[in-house]
Amino acid sequence: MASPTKINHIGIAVHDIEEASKYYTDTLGLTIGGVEEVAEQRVKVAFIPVGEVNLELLEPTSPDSPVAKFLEKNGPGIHHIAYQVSDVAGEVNRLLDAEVKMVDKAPRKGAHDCLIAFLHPKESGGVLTELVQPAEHD
Ligand code: CMX
Repeated sequence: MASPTKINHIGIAVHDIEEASKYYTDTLGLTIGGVEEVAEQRVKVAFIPVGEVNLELLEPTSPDSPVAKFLEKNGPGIHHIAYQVSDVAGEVNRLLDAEVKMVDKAPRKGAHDCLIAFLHPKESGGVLTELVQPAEHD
């Protein structure tokens, strides 16, 4: 088993990235690193670097986005924690072999061309967990 090497990002669900960003920029003095659409996840994301970790603001792009459902139920707030790993496919296989409940049974493409996979929140005491393998070029 290869342990995660760091927290890559913390996902925060928001209704509107532009509106929500003001708190991070104007109040906390942080800088938006970039905004990107992740079509497969039906979200628009804004990365805000804070030292080694990023905050990832998540705005749904469709009513059937998992983030739209989360917002409807909980309102804006922390949505997931993403742990960086070097081999996401290997970790997914290891977790499936250990009968851990996974949302993704194979890696998918996330923001910045990362490979990502989600564990089910029922596995982790209600905290949605993402595994992230950065793209080679990052
Ligand atoms: N954190 C903690 N619990 C969560 C959760 C979250 N982010 N999202 C859903 N849940 C819980 C719900 O509260 C619910 O719990 P109860 O059964 O106790 O009520 C349970 O999970 C099922 O939730 P649901 O609202 O019925 O939604 P679904 O089962 O349809 O979907 C999930 C839940 C986790 C499978 C779905 O949100 C998913 O596939 N998530 C992974 C993908 C994702 O979130 N993508 C967006 C981010 C993309 C990115 O970072 O690039």
